[in-house]
Amino acid sequence: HLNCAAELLDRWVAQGQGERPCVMGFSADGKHELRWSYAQLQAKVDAIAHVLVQDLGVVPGNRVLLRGANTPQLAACWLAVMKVGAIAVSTMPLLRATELVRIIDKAQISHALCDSRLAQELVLARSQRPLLRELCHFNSKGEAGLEQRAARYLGQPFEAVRTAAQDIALIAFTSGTTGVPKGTMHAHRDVMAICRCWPPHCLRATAQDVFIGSPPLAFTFGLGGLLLFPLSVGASTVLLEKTSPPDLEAAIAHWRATICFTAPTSYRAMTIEREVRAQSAQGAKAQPDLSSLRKCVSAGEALPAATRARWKALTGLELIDGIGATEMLHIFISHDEANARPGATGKPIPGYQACILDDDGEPVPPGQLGRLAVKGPTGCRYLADERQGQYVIKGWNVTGDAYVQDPDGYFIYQARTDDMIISGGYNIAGPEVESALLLHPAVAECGVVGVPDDERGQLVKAVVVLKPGVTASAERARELQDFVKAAIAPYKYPRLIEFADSLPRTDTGKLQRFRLSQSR
Ligand code: 3UK
Repeated sequence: HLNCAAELLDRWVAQGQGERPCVMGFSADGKHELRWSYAQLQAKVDAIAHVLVQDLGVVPGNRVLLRGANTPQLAACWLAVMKVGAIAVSTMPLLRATELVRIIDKAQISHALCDSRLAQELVLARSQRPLLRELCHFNSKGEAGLEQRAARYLGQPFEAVRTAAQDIALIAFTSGTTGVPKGTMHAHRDVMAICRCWPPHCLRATAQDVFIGSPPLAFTFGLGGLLLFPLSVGASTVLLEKTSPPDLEAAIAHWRATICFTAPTSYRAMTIEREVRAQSAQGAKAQPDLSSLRKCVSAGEALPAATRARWKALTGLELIDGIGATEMLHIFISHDEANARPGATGKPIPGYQACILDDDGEPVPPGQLGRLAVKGPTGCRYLADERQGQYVIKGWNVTGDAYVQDPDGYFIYQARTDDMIISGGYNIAGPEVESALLLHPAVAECGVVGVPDDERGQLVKAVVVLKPGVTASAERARELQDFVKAAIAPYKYPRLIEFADSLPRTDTGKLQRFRLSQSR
């Protein structure tokens, strides 16, 4: 029985499988490839663990902040934090000093490991917070750098601290855009539980698989998909700093990746890149080769049917959708390729239960709109936050998502409960209107929100990004409106349409709807 997340790595070496490829990526200067075997990664993790304990004075239970883009070295740091029995607090690379200060205060951070290329904001944060005692940089030239210190311990095994299954392994912060960020605590047993629940049923990866994708390790979607799940089956993983859609496509081809994790918007963008290239003779020849892919996972936002259909037409692969949440650590409703249903997220994965509740907390029958509630081996434990009682109600985790269940038990996403549009007395889910718009061949991306209106309460407004080469006009807007009226109930059509070059998104790939409803 595994009681420490670091055993996900160590057990392969103990079983004589240390020579297997484990983590890959590019060096900090981008000039050469890194390919570390399980044994090489373990040697680095052990050396970093010695630095944490002997040089930096980390004791079990200390909270260690991690800051860096996805790289093999960041993965080594995360595993070293597990191995010394400390708590990993991974942070998004784009965070500024003020946001880092809030996390330092909230999580009582005493130590930090930071990529030297992202040092500035953390150094600034630390100058205001003596609580953060020790800050050590990796990818740095100085003698006090992490690699330079670790070199002194190379070859000295580190015996993992004997953590208990219920000891906290990580604190993940939600990407809350307003207010104080919420830290969610997850134990070592939660880390093990997510490796046991979703991957064997929906992904079925093998040791031969090569994982790749865009979500940061600071986002639990990325931590699971790009580190924990590959380690749990003895596979290898590619950790990339650059993950724009063309970068991701090129990397899939370069590393012959077999399993991809990214957000719906990224699958859409890769599809469009390829459509555009296919239109020129030269571009068609330069298409990155995606034929190594065998499984593609989508999460973070609802997956529109059109995105699923176009990815399938392009690659022959059925996307695997899954809804997860930082509060739940990973995915809890999903499906495998054989059970994909366009427009539905799927069914609760083995180990989890889900139901849909009305405003009084009573379950609703199939077909009726309500709030999604889930329970399973993982669950929400906010770090000192009065909002705990709003998320966990009578043992159920209430996610804040509006869902309906179809007669076959599939869960169909509607919208975030706070994002439901109420117009002329009708409840309208923005994502449903977005899915309809995305079926139109001229639409690349869109976001649908409610804007205040004296007469109807709210008006449905769509912000539309057109495909390259398509021009915006009043006629085009009318054409899209008619298209939506023909595709779904006509009262849902966007009475307002705005064209834009891009949509505001978070670094986890989510549309920032509140920014679309503000007048632009
Ligand atoms: C939304 C989805 C429809 C939904 C996450 C996989 O996204 C993750 O965590 P966050 O805390 O956000 C949670 C919220 O995002 N959402 C996520 N996936 C889907 N909506 N379909 C989906 N497939 O509103 C949810 O409440 O950032 C996703 C694994 C780990 C994660 N942390």
